[in-house]
Amino acid sequence: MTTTTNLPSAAELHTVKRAYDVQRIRRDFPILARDVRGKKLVYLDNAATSQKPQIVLDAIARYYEQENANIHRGVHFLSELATSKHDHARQIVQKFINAPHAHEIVFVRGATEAINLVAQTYGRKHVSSCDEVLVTAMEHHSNIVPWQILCDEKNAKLRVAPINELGELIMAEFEKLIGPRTKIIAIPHVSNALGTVNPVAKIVELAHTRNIPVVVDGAQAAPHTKIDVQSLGCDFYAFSSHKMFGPMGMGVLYGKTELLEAMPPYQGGGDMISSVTFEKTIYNKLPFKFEAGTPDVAGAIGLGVAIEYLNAIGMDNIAAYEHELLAYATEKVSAISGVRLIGTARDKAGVLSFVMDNVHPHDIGTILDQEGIAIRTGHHCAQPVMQCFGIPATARASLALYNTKDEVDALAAGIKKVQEVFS
Ligand code: C6P
Repeated sequence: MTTTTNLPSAAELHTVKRAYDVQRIRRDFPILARDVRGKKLVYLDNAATSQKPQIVLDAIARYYEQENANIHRGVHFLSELATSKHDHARQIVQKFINAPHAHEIVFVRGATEAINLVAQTYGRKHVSSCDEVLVTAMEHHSNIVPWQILCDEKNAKLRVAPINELGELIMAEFEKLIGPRTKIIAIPHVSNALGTVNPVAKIVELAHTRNIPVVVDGAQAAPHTKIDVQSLGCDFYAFSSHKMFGPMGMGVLYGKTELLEAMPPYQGGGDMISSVTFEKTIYNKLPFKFEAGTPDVAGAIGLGVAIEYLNAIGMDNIAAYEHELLAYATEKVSAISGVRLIGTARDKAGVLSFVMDNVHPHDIGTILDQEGIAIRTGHHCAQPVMQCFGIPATARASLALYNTKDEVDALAAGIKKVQEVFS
């Protein structure tokens, strides 16, 4: 056995690369072939979590079957193998988001933990009484509650930049809310409830002229668009593996070296130290200072393979394909009378949130489920977004690289069926 990683073979990568062949891609995802409730599965709940290609499932199984050991702790063969695969996964993530250094990639449990980490370390150090943290009205709860906890503790204020009726950030209002007491700006790259793509680079520019760091919640961007943290200029970028075809319980926090270096650790324990006595502990170097305890080694390996899979198809190809699919879905669904789209930003990713006259979103979800169509209904962990639009919930279909126009047609037919049931 060698210490090479179990990535897609050159031949396999070549096959995917040739052209955007959605049927070929679908065959990589075994779950897409199954039936649910006697119907062919139409999986349109990708913003909640994506499905996993066989290559990722195989890498995880192989790790536990052939390679499992704890990392950074053993001189034996398996420990060295697991350590080298874990290190390699970090390098894959580094390249994927174009981070300058691998030590700027901190492995965490997901976007939620990444944002909590920043709030509890950078935030606790830099936010004081009467300071402000600025977020937007389109946040997922993961980019609200960690800042609320911080603001409560520090007697600081959470400011909220408003959105317009399309679900876009109102930039003039956003800028007005940046003041001398603003210590952190936290924004989503892509809204999970609306699909809005935010002008991250522009926001970072505004923030940096005032020396304010920007935390980007990239949970809904990472599976759909090319991410370049250097061209975005952001200080922190958070995302989850499970939404980008990797395993659950795994995620990434990117942070700029100088900020990570100056931050106190998040959790204490093994591996985050370089020496411990009862008098004094010296913390480990980056990124290990922020990775206390035994990490999810299989999770990191699985994420690395998922990224290599995305790279083989090409993020630009994926973005272009999904863009076309979203345009098709938008046309189809908005043409159905009695259906109103929630979130119609000019720059949008593959999320189609909608409400229907006289039908609760949960009923839409239940009837679609009988047709084998999986969507999410509810507030999508973004209750303030629902309040902005004066609704309790939406039905949300969210697209991924393996969805097809046929599936969009099935969604449209399902919505018409909902209308029949409630007419
Ligand atoms: N949104 C959805 O159905 P975690 O749970 O840590 O992997 O991701 C949290 C998170 C953070 N930010 C955004 C923009 C998100 O969309 C999510 C997760 C899922 O929309 C589950 S609530």
